[in-house]
Amino acid sequence: MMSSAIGTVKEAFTSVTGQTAKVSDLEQAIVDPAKENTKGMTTDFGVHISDPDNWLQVSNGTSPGPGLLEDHIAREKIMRFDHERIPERVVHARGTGAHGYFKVYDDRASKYTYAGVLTDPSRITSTFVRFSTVQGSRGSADTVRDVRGFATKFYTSEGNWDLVGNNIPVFFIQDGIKFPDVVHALKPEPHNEVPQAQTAHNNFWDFVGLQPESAHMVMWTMSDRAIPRSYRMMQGFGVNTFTLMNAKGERFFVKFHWIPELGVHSLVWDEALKIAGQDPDFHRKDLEEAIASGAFPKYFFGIQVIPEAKEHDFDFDILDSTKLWPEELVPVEIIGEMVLNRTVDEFFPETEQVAFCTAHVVPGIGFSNDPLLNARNFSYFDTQISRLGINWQQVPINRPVCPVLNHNRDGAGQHRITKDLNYWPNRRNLAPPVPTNRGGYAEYKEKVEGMKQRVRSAKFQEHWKQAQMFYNSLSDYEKAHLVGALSFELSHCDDPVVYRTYTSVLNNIDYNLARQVAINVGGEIPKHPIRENPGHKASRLSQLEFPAQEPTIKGRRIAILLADGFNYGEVQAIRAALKAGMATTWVIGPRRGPVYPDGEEVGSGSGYSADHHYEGQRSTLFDAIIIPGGAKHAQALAKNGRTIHWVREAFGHLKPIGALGEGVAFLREAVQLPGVQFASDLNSDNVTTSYGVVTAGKYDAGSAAADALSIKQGE
Ligand code: HDE
Repeated sequence: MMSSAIGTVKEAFTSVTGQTAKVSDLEQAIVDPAKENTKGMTTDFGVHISDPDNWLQVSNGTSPGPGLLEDHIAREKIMRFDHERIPERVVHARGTGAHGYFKVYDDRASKYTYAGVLTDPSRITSTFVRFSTVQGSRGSADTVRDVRGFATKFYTSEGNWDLVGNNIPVFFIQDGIKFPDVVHALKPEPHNEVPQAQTAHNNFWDFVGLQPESAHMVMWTMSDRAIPRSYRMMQGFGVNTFTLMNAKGERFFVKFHWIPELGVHSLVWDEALKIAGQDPDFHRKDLEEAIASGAFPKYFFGIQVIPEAKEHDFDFDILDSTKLWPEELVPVEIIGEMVLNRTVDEFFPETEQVAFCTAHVVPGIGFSNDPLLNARNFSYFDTQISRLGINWQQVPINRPVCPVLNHNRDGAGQHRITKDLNYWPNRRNLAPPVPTNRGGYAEYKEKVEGMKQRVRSAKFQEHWKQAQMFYNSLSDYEKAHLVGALSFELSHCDDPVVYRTYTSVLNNIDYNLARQVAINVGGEIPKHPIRENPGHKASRLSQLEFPAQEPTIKGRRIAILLADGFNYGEVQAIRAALKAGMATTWVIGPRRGPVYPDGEEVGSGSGYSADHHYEGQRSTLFDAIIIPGGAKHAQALAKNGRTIHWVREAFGHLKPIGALGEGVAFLREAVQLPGVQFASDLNSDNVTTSYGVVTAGKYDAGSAAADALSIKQGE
C-alpha cells in the first residue's frame, strides 16, 4: 500500500459519541456567546455597541427627527442583513445535514484500491452528510415525491473525498450535456413558477416522453423510493461508475452503495401529501430527533466491483448511468459503515455552505469515462463559485483536516495568509509536488484512441430492458403504488399531447401497466403490446428486500392516545418498554399539559403531562399508535371525532395500532371494519393480532407494546 507524505494528520476520534477530527477543526470557527459573556455586543469591527435598537437621529425628545446616515452602527446592521442570502443550489436546494464518522471493517478492499479511507480499519474518518430533495426551493416541503440526494464528504488524511449520491441508483440522462434540459423541464414551469417541489406538470412529462433514456429512472421516481419515511431509511447510491486502483496499479470499475441499518421504508402517498402540509420539516426534524435521542443513523457501505478486463462482458454499458449493475451479476460487498452522531450547531455555515464536488477524490479512487460523471466533475466546482465564491474550499465546513498547500492565491474571500513564494518551481523548494509513490495523486495510465466526435456509443441506445426489470421486480402492492403515482402525476398534466405520449411510452415497458395508467388518466389505451416484457427480474430492487438489519423500533415515533381516566400503570409500562427499544413516545391528550389518570380528579394535582393535544398533531406524524385501558378515558376517546379520525387514518395508512383493556372497545368502534379481529376477553392476557391491530385485555403492557411494534408496516 502506498504511504502518504501529506497525510500527517491522524484522524482522531475519542469515542462513539465523541469528536471527529472535523468537529475539532470546526471548533476553531465556533463562536459561543454563552462563553464570551464578559465581552458584550460589538460591531463587526469589534467596538462595543450601547444601543442596537434606536437609529441615531436629530430629536427634541418629543417627536422623531431626521435619521442620520452617519449612524455607522445602524448602517452596518442593515447592510449585513441586506446581503444575508446567497443563491440557493440550482438543484437539491432543500436539504439537511449531520456530522458522523466512517470506518471499514478490515483491509479486504486493498485488492482493489490503496485508498486508506477504504482499506485501513484503524482509521475513523470524519464525515458530513447532506440529504436533500431535488426539485423544490430551499423552503419547500420534505415529503414530496422526488429523488433524495445523499451527499457525503469524507475528511480523510489524504484530502476530502466527496461521494455525491442519490437514493436512486440510476439517472434521467446518459450525457451531462442534457442536464440543463432535464432540470429546466422538471423545475417549476418558467411562465408562472408552478408547481413547487413536484414533477406533476406538463413540461416534465413532455421531456421524459421524448427522452426514452429516462424511462428507467422514471420507474424509480414513481415507485415508493421517491417518498421515503426517513433519511435514515433509504439507500444511497453513487450512481456514476468510478474506478479504484490498487497498489499493483490494476484498475477496477466500482459503484458505491449505502444501505441503512433500519431497512428501506416509505410513506404511503396519502401520508406524504398530508405531511407536506402538516409538518413540512418532517424529515429534517426526524434526523435531528433521532440523533438527539441517541438513535444514531447507521449505513453500511458497499462496493460493486468489475475488473477492467470485464468492462465489455455485459449486455449494457457499465458506464451508462441509466443502468444499474444487477446484484446477481455483480454482488455488493459490504466493507464498512457510517454513523451520523452529531447535528449541526448552525444551519447556514454548515449545511448551506457545505459544497460537494464529484471531482474530489483521493489517491486510489478515480473516474471512469461515464459521460455523466465527466460533466459533473466540471459542474460542481463551477456552481460553488457562484454560490460561495472562488475560495469556497476554505469555508470551515469544506476545508480538509489535512494540510492544504499550493500556489493558488488571492480571490474574493481569501482567508489564508501564506508566507513566502507563490509559484512553482521556486528557489527554496517551497510547497513541492509529492511523487505518486509518496502519496501524490496518481492518474491511471489508460490507453485511449478514437475520433473526436459527438456520439452515443452502441449499448447506450437500449432503454427498456432495465425499466422492465425494475417494474417486474416489484411486489404487487409496490406495482399498485407505481400505477397510482403515474396516474397522479399524469392527471396533473393538462396538455393531452403530454399524457397521451407518456402513456404510449409506458407500453414499451409493460402492456398492462400502460393500460391501467391510460385508463386512469384518459391517455392512449393500447390495444396490444408494442414490445415484449419477458418478465426478467433482479433481486434487491424491491424495497421489501431491505428489512431492518434486526427487527427494531429504534428511532420510531409512537403516539400514546390518552383522555382523562386512563390506566396510569399501563402507560408507564408501555413508555418504559418503548424507551428501552429506543423509540420516542409522545403522549397525545385532550390538552397539552396535565391529563388525569383513573382515580385522580380532573383538575386536581399535577396529573400526567401530555406532549401534544389531538388538534396539534396528526396520526400521519407517527409510526404507530397505542391506546391504553381506562373506562372513562376510552369513553371520552369514543365521543371525540378527532381521536376517531386519528385511529382510522392510522389504520388506513397501514400502521400498527395497539390497544389494551377498555381501549380495545374504543378501537373496535373507531375502526368498524368487518374482518378485523379484536381481543374480546378483558380478563385474559391473550393477544389478538389482525391487520396490524394488536389488542389484549390484561396483558402485560410492556410486552404488548413491543409486540404491536414488531409488526412490519405494510402487513
Ligand atoms: Fe448533481 N448537481 N448533477 N447529481 N447533485 C448539484 O451542485 C449535476 C447528478 C447531486 O447536498 C449541483 O452543489 C450535473 C447525479 C446531489 O450540496 C450541480 C449532473 C447525482 C447534489 C449539480 C448531475 C447528483 C447535487 C447544484 C449531470 C446522483 C446536492 C448545487 C451530469 C449521483 C449536493 C451543487 C449537496 C447538486 C450538477 C447529476 C446528485 C449544479 C451537471 C447523477 C446529492 O453542480
